[in-house]
Amino acid sequence: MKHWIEERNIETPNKIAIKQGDVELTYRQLFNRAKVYASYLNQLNLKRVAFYIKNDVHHVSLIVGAWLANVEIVMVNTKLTSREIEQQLESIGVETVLTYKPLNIKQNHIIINDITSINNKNLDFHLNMDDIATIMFTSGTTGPAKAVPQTFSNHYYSAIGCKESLGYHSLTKWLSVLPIYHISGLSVLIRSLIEGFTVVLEPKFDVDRVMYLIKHEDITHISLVPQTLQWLINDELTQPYQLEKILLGGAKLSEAIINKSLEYQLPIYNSFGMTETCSQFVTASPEMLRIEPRTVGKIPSNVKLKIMNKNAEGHGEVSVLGKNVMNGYLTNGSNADTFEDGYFKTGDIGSIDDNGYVYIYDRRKDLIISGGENIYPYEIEHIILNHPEVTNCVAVPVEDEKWGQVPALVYESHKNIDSSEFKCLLDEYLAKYKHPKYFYKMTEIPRTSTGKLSRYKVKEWITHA
Ligand code: S0N
Ligand code: MG
Ligand code: MG
Ligand code: MG
Repeated sequence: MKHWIEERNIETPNKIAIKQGDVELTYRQLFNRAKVYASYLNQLNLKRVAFYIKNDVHHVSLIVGAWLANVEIVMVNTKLTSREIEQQLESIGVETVLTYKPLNIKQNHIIINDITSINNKNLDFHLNMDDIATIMFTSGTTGPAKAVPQTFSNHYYSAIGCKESLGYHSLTKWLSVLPIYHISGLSVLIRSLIEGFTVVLEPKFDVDRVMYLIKHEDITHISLVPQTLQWLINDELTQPYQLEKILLGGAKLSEAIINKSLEYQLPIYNSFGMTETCSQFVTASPEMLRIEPRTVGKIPSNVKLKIMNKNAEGHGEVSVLGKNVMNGYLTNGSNADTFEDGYFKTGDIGSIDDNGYVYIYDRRKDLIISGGENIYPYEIEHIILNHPEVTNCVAVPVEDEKWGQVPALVYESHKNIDSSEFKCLLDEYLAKYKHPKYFYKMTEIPRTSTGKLSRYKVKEWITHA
């Protein structure tokens, strides 16, 4: 099979593929640049390479080049600490990182700008849909981060499903401001390669800059997490301009944001999806949200949904079967409870009503979502437990005006510990956005009837603290 970029080079060579600031690349130019990177990567002779990159046209060319060269890309979240990056790469045996800046990590790293020695021999490209295109990490509930393999086929069927449930077309102009190392950002590029629309790429979320692009670049589609939509609405997004679809995902959408958006006629589409499903697979239109504000949409034809282990009210674990779903984590020992009857168990609790509307009540077990970034309590707790004076601790979400949720930490100790001591530990091992914003000492953390630390009681206590 031909690669998507090869098809684009035949079908829409002169169409703008990506625009970033004043830089524009047609599909033909993107193909040509990607071929140069492909030759380089081919020389390295590696099956799997990590990319430490940002939303940048050169880095997109590099991604496409890696695919042409049959190299699996491991996406690194650039907000992580060196220790977290090392641990992730070690867990799947990655030894080489292509990066835009020097990193303080064990693995070899090659600075992207230094890539010069290119043997421009003509490569023979071939796309095998079952090959792994990308690997992204997702935090583990009770252990280290898990590696999610995403095949070309997974990405393709996700894009096709998105076309059906959300809708986009060849004249779409999609603003991609979410990080391309997350599936929320990368999926926009993949949809564009398959459909041939233009991506406007923006390296950083800046309210004024995003407003400028919406107004002056005739943006039709934009992917956002709820918090970033909130920031835009707080600023001056009070009418739709040329926007046809605002795709929202990654965290719970509050009724306040829904109501404001509907009042301003903003075309919001709430959705449900994750790294393991290569982005959203259920999407709720503004019409649906007017009727059922809490829905994430109806089951589309390309996936099957099942609610596992339902309680009396019909709530249970949302599980999904479809060609967009990954085949299983790459990290050792991570798949024990991942699939049931072929269905991927998302960990999120939800239900489906008689009209086919899907509802999500609780995001994955104990998950804290800050500004669209996932944080599991375990990630914080196992680091804090290294402090010699802490006997137990629990991290829980607390509501936050700016980020939606932030982590708070309750620790059990006989001593008052200055939060700067925790900060030292955290700075080394944990990305800044995962750091607890509040620390509370308790002489005894409340337990459940079976003697386990009770997150529920801790949350209650904090609400009243
Ligand atoms: C919200 C964002 C943009 C904030 O980042 P920003 O402003 O660039 O931060 P910095 O300037 O780097 O840092 C400034 C200070 O802020 C702290 N900080 C940064 N981010 C966070 C955060 N998330 N929470 C708390 N604090 C944060 C920094 O530490 C720094 O602190 P100081 O000043 O003290 O040093 C950024 O966080 C962002 O991009 N968030 C979104 C990430 C995302 O894309 N999440 C979605 C992941 N989910 C999925 O991919 C699956 C669902 C999905 O596919 C999807 C999701 C959304 C939309 C569409 C889809 C789809 O299905 O297609
Ligand atoms: Mg191949
Ligand atoms: Mg900022
Ligand atoms: Mg402003």
